[in-house]
Amino acid sequence: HKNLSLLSPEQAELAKMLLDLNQAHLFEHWPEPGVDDDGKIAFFEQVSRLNASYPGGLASYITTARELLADSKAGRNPYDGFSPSVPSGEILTFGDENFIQFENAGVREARKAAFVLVAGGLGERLGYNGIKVALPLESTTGTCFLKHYIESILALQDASCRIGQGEGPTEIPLAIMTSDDTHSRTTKLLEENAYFGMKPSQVKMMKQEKVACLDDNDARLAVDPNDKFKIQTKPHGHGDVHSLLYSTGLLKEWHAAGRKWVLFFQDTNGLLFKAVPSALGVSAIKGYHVNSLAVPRKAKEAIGGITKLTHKDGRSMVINVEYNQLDPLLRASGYPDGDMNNETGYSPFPGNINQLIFEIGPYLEELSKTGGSIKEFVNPKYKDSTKTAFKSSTRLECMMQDYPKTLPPSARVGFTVMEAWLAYAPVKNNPEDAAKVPKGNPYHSATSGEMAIYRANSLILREAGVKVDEPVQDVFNGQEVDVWPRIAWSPKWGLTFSDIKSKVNGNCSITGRSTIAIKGQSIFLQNLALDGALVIDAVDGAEVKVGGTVHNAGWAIEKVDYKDTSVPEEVRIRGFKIIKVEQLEKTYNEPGKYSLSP
Ligand code: UGB
Repeated sequence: HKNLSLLSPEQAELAKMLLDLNQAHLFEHWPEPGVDDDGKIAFFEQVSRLNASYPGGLASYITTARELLADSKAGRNPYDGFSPSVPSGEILTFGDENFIQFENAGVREARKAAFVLVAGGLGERLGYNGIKVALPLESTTGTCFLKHYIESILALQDASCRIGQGEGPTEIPLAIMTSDDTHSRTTKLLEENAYFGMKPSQVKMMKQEKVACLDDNDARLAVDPNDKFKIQTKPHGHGDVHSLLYSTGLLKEWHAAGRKWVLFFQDTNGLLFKAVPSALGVSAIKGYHVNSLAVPRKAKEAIGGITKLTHKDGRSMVINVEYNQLDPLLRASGYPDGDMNNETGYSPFPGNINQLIFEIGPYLEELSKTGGSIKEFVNPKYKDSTKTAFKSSTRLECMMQDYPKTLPPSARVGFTVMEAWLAYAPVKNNPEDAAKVPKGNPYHSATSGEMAIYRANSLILREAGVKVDEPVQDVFNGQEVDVWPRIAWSPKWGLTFSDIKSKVNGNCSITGRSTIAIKGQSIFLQNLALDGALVIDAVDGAEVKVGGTVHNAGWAIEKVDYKDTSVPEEVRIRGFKIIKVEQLEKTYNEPGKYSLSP
């Protein structure tokens, strides 16, 4: 009260609110007016930010926190009353007629889409010090995730506009959710690289704020141990993306501009865009309000399982159940062995890869009611079994895939299962943890992420008629992987299967030790026999036919140990580097027709 005179009317209002919310401890150690006044003002600036960035403000945050903490203390199960069963969804097989139809439909719809990349996480599990979107997805071309994502969206935009001339929007926007941990580095990466070819106005940055930490079951806010005028904060989770799309007005803007779809994706999945066109086609053809992309999932694998939950009272929903909750839920509901692989070798619950496609109309309507707030959870680490004190402060968290939890049963919620080799290879785990992953489960490391790109590209070219050698097995950073020929292409060369098929003709073959990097749009492989390394680039308008025998010493893979600090971190974490011994490299800078036939 002594300090009240320092405060503006708004700040005084916030102070009163905090006192009403039983947060008097925050002011307990405040000195007399005249001492540390700047700190006190800074405190209220922070409180004002925390209040404004949470739907319903701090009062709502604290009320929800008390409820969730009481539930947690009582050991109440959030899935109480629900029984799990295997849901049914669309299952796609790469390259078949059905898949091609969905891809074509997806490309047609794409110009009415908007993309949202959630990139606010630092990826503690990966133990990489930079931002994850700056990591190369493969080291043959060194393309980073962000460049690949943007080039994929641009390729989709071009393809979509070519089909549906004159209909609707012609630019696909990209929103990127960052946090204080990633914002400046992500912006810098974009600016230093001319937005990787996208118009700067096409990219919208949205920064998520952290939320207040909680010290006890009464949701008393935690004071930062290093600054008594600061409330300690921690990340709230990727679920913030919904309230940000709403509060920034972006979703409204997209809807008003005639956009129909919003596609959410994560920071390090180099395969994702191979699945985007067909999955968007499924949304369009099936009329899904919510479509989650999924892959077959090994039991107990660290990705959420898509589950149908039916309540005793008749309600039901199709929702992601996080991996740490699925097994106990099954055990409590008549499956004594919990999450187990069935005769297919996989869990019957498909794995959520957090690539979500929402129809904008119903999504915006729902957010107009909720403001984008998502069902939260709390995960306190208790000091002892009395559950009265925490080992360290906790906070509420939320996940973007929990959005359907508040939808009415009439909402059309579906999912699309793709083969994992085609759709999912995230880079999440550090080498040490990856090496400990049970045999047969995916490593989700930088090593496996890169090898997955070569495998997928090899399998796709095989399907298109190229003879590609079998992979060889090798071990990098303690992980046994299949090493396929290093095949890489830019998104504008091969976006959909039909696209790729049309660029491969005659009898082509690629040996196991080979490398090929295709960078231009109109490069056609025709009777090419490759045994070595080949790099071709061509400007738009240059049409190049590549054929004949290419034979050279090629590029070799050299092992690197992750503990070897003389090697850059992004190389060390994958456990190998590429040694460029000899290659045939051609660049076509002028439009025209060319033929390369060594
Ligand atoms: N992210 C943010 O943008 N902000 C945040 O506050 C936190 C994260 P993780 P996680 O696909 O394998 C998710 O940490 O949480 C971004 C699903 O919940 O990589 O372990 C972050 O930058 C799970 O169901 O993932 O697990 C990144 O892009 C499963 O599908 C993204 O959110 C799993 O992903 C994911 O963050 C998976």
